[in-house]
Amino acid sequence: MEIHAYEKLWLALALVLIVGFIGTITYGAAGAGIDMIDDKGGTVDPATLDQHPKFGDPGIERNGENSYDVYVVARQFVFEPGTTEPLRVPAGSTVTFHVTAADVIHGFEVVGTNANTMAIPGQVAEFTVEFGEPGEYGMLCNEYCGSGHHVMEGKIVVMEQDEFDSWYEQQQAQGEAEN
Ligand SMILES: [Cu+2]
Repeated sequence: MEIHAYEKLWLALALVLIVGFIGTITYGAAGAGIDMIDDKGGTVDPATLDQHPKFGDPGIERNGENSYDVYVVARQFVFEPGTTEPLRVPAGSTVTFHVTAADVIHGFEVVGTNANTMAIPGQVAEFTVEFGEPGEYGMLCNEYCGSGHHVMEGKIVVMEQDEFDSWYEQQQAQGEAEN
């Protein structure tokens, strides 16, 4: 059987395209430092979130030399913390986020980074982000969650370490005064 030269050319081109498309998907899924968020964050009862040891008073907690845990509750139509108060983290730190929702499904996206997850009532999404330089990041909800969805946003402020330390100490002191 004889295959026409043009036909061979088109076959080869189609093959290159198929391999190329598979390549871009593979790179996007595994090569760009993207981790999928799984169920390792565990579950919570969204109805009693207020009494939860961490989500009852969500915020940042130091868990090591330069690493922190951040607890965030998404609800219609705010992030706590993030919306009324910016979420503050120090520059050069490793931050593990624990994100859940109190009412309906929300999204939690840190604009300009890979951090992007669904916030599902009853489920905790856990992922780790490294913050390098001081700066500000927008935070937004990317799952339609109701009439105020378009205003559901917040802010992460990455502070200089010493600035953060004094703010953090002040927070701790306030927390103790309340308890
Ligand atoms: Cu929303």
